[in-house]
Amino acid sequence: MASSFITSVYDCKNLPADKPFVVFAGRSNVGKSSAVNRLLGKKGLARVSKKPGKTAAINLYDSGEGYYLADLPGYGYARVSHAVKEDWARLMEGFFASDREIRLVVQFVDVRHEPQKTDLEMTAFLAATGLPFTAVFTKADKLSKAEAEESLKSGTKALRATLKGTAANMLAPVLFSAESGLGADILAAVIRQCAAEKEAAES
Ligand SMILES: Nc1nc2c(ncn2[C@@H]2O[C@H](COP(=O)(O)OP(=O)(O)OP(=O)(O)O)[C@@H](O)[C@H]2O)c(=O)[nH]1
Ligand SMILES: [Mg+2]
Repeated sequence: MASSFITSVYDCKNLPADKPFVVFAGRSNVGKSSAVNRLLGKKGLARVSKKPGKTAAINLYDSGEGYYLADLPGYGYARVSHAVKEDWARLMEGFFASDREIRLVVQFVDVRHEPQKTDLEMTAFLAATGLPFTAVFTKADKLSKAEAEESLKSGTKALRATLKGTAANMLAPVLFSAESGLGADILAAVIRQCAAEKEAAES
């Protein structure tokens, strides 16, 4: 079945409940929507923008493979108003506290920079949920292979340092580029495996 955009959700109670979710999280402008397009194989499916997002909506896609892909609004953009930040926190916390089945959270981090404070906070938050999650270091096309590998290592170390004393279930990190397609097969395989886990266990 083909992938498609479903809707923008502004209130958690409007999230569908008939299929499990794979969730994309990350700082504003990190490349979440570009990754949606790369993984679902459609260029214009998710709106990609040079300007950081101003609205707090979860953009919902049907993967066509039995799960929804939820593109969370980006965090960490300083110039967003206090009201938008509060909307964002309410929406995200509501989602994670809801009875919706989240099979995997993918946290996108810019491979060019050390994880920022908000990235570390997000990792700590995810670790505390006990949900399986993975860190995807994106925009790798902007660095040399050696630089990207080095940054993947130090970035992973920084994220892992936030896990202490939590129910962390952090899977292997992935080096990625929506631009070149680097790591796309690996990420697709991880997503597919996590999204399908229950079906496999039940059959
Ligand atoms: N070179 C390069 N540019 C990228 C990559 N991924 C995204 N970009 C660019 O980064 C900018 C932001 O990309 P988006 O996909 O809109 O980022 P986002 O995380 O969805 O941003 P918000 O929706 O604001 O949270 C755009 O100009 C993209 O073209 C990548 O892998 N490589
Ligand atoms: Mg986006």
